[in-house]
Amino acid sequence: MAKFSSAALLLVITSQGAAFAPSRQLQTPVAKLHLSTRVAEAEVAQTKTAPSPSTTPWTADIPPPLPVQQGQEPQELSSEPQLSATPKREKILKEPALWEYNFGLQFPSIKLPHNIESRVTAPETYALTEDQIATLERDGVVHLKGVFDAEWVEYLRAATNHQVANPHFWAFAGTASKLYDYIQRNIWQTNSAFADFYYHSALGHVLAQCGRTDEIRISTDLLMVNPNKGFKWHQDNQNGPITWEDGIRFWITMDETPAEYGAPVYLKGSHRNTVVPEESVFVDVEMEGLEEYKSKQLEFRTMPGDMLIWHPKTIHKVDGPSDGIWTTYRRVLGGTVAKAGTVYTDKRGTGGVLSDLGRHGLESGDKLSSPFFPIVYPQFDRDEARSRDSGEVGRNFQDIVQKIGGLAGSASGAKFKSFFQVLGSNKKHPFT
Ligand SMILES: O=C(O)CCC(=O)C(=O)O
Repeated sequence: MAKFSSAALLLVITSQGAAFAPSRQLQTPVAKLHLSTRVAEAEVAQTKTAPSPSTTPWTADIPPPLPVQQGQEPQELSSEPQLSATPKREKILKEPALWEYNFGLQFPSIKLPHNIESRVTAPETYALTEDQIATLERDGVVHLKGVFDAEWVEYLRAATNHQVANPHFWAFAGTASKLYDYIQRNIWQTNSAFADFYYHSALGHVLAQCGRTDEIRISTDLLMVNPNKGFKWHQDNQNGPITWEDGIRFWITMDETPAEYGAPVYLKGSHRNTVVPEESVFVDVEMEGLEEYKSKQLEFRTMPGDMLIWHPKTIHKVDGPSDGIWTTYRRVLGGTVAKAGTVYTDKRGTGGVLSDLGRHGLESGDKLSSPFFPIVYPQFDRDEARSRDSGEVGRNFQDIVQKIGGLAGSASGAKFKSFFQVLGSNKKHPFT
């Protein structure tokens, strides 16, 4: 097993013991010192990227042109060679030090938009057109512009900035391995601001329409800040304990993606391919059977508040900056939701188990009805939300050992090994 694979596995496992201590943030004085620096950094970054809505709200990452001074003459260009120093590209977000990580639940107190009262106000709605839904069904992906307004974008940015300023130990594997500047799975379980986003925003309604279904549950999610090198062509197998057909992928951006990279690129219609094996993560687009898809690339320029929705089988890639350095933010909340009628599908024996590491007690064939997979459409459930708030919902050390540890001797060991080899190769794995 490659070096990173073992480390990642170990880290995922070791991160669980403390993760269940409810409602506690462990911070040494040293940690506090570092955290305050990071909070300051995040706040500075936020002011840079998020001006008040009365200015140009969504192109804010691009510096405005310098004002022309009255009476100022155009300057002549000197023919002398200029000693131009190319400014060094600095990462906007520094990697957390080991002692900066926190455990347990985190409650950033961020005011919900539109006077929403947490756990009281009904979720919002957002109507799609038939054409948008048909596009998703035909192409395997659809770009929905401006689903979330400036207030929601500010809310998500504040929640994300709080998270990166107070990194959680569950983010350790993906962040320390430099996959992302920050990445954390099942962010809604530890950070209450993201749970509230799911309970109260129109996300559930949007996805119910996309799936032509009357119930939506969150199967798994990911907070992804700045994919350093990006990911090669792949299909999604980290969808939680559900089948592909029961899942819908979602992606919400809080920032404008640069023109050249940062937003996923898709092979149009590739969700209908019949040649990529189910257990594959990375896809060789030159393989026989993909000819009709590989030349039809769909690229989207995404703006804050936009969503991308796709079928988990749709082949896609994400490019990062060529030097892996993000000088601005690309903050994305993504994941997979489950449609009505979804039953629990045990992914033990495959890499897919990594997105199902909670001790929920569900068995294969059970209805996916559990606070670990909270309902968000037509309406959140107060009891499920209470279970989440009490710290009952989360990863569990014993469960992880049982689910991952048993694999070594299982018939599927080889598959799992190849999964981890991908994880350790330079084609990084989507996602921790
Ligand atoms: O936007 C990203 O960083 C990754 C998106 C992606 O490829 C996925 O969610 O499967």
